[in-house]
This record gives sequence, structure tokens and C-alpha cells, in this order.
Amino acid sequence: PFQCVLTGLWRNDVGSRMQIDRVNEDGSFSGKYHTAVSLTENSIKPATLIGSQQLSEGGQPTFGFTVNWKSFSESTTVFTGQCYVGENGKEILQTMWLLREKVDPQNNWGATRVGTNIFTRTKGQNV
Ligand code: B9F
Repeated sequence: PFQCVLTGLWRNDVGSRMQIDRVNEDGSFSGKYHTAVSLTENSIKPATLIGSQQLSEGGQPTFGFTVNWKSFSESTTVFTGQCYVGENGKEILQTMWLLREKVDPQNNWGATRVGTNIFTRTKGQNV
């Protein structure tokens, strides 16, 4: 019944974990994101995420969220995606992300990375 309401714990294909605390009536949510990967020596710390999801009867909702990495860097990632339920009844989040690195204006051309991530639900420890 609550399939594809994003509340809960998720893990993606590179091993990052996210915890979505609760989804409000308007679809807004917040949580924590613990990335498993980083391109600096700065020690990774959990980051805050803020997002919004569709809550329609039809299922397979789209969503988006922003991760502010201020706990260890000045960059920002936005994710957008859609939740599907597979044959086995398992929820899958198909997402794409854009990661903006803080750069000086002359480096603007190369400041945004793009990629995809697939998330599945996980049990166990909070982020
Ligand atoms: O690696 C990023 C970072 C920002 C400034 C120095 C290092 C922060 C972590 C981003 C994590 C991304 C991946 N994790 C995940 O689960 S978000 C999208 C991917 N999915 C080096 C300089 C600027 C950016 C990278 Fe940096």
C-alpha cells in the first residue's frame, strides 16, 4: 500500500545510503545522504537532503531532491527520478543527477558532472 512513498532507507549502485524521514501530505520530504564515493581526501560526512515527490493514485511517482554537501564541501547535487515496482514487488528508484562543483567563473564550462544511480530499499542502520 505504501509502495513508492519514499520514506525509509535506500542504497544505490555505488553503495551510497540515504534515509528519508517522512513524506509530508504535499509530497515534500527531508532526510540524510551518506555518499560512499567522493573525489577528495576530505572525510565524508552525512549530508542533508530536501525533496519532493508526486503522491498520485496512479503509482510510479516521479520525484526530485537536492543534497547540500556543506558538511564537507561547497558543491551541490540534484537528483530526479521515478519509482518503479519490479516483478518481484521490489521498489527501484531510477535516477539521474547533476553535481555542481564550486569554481571560479573561468572554469564554469566544466563545473557540472552528470550521472545515473539506481536505488533499492535496504534494512539496517540509519544514515
Ligand atoms: O565528491 C564530491 C565532492 C565535492 C567537492 C569535492 C568532492 C561530493 C560527493 C558527491 C557524491 C556524488 C555521488 N555519490 C552518489 O551516491 S553525488 C552523485 C553520485 N551519487 C570533486 C570536486 C567536485 C565534485 C567532485 Fe567534489
